[in-house]
Amino acid sequence: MKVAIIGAGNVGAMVASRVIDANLADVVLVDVVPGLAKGKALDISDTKPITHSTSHIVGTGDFSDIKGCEVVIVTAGLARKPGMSRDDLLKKNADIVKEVSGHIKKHCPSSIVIMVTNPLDVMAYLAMKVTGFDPKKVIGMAGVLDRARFISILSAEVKNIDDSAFFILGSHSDSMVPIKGSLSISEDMFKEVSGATKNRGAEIVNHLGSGSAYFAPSAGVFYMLKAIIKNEKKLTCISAYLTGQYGENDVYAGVPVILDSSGIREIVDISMAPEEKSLFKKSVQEIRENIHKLQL
Ligand code: TXD
Repeated sequence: MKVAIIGAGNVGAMVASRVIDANLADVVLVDVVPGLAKGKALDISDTKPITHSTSHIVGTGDFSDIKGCEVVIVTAGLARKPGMSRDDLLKKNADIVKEVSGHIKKHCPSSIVIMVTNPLDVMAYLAMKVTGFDPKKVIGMAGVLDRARFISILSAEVKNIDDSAFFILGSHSDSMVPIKGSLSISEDMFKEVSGATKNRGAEIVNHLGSGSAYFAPSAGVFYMLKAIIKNEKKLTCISAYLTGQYGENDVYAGVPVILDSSGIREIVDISMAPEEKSLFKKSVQEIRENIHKLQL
């Protein structure tokens, strides 16, 4: 199995490193900055005698090298700077994702695409439209990360919480909707942790000064990639194209799905409290408005 990673920046290179470390697949790492992908690929390759990985990695600036890749991960774009919202990135990253999606359509016409670039749900929609691929094969990574952040923050307060049925739905933005469901914590604590989770990305950006989070984001991408490559049929939250599910149509949003080697096996319906339903609707509306700004 060969996987392409477009964008050899923080997230892309870290995903590449995780994939090679775990011996999960061969990697083609691509970037427009001359030498960047090649240099990082050589560095990652030099870890193989230490980790005993037999997976192969190449770095390139030539998109035709992604030919034959069965999964394409898109991390190309700008990352948030302090004070910048994910939506500020909309127009700049749309141009990049449009161009990259054209290359994917041409060189990997039957691949599964995992979108990472922000604003995530809008970019997943754009990639689906430009490639013309089956929407079940164009998916976005955000819910895995947002959920992990919530649980990470919560675990500092409470131990042994059963979080197996906990999901965060809607947009990968401040309007994300954590679903309390079976979490046995107080309403106050739920609100506090939800707020901290929404702010986590910006909190990290502010500490770093330049660039945004990439350790947990790359772990989220790796989790989805492994579910696809190993046909794990994992119940997980991703950004998916909705065709009537959750009362929404022709839009991408974070929802629980079963992920397997075909991409989305099915979108899973979970129950929401009336207040959560209306927050979800608002969150999806925000995504839809941003999609309209692209005038596709
Ligand atoms: O949960 C999530 N989905 C996210 C999303 C979590 C973390 C980061 N998130 C977003 O991913 C972030 O807001 C950005 O939009 C992307 C990539 O984040 P990263 O931190 O990796 O950004 P970098 O380090 O700036 O890397 C981006 C690379 C950089 O090397 C550029 O030269 C390259 O993308 N780039 C391109 N590569 C190929 N082709 C084109 N056209 C191109 N344009 C830029």
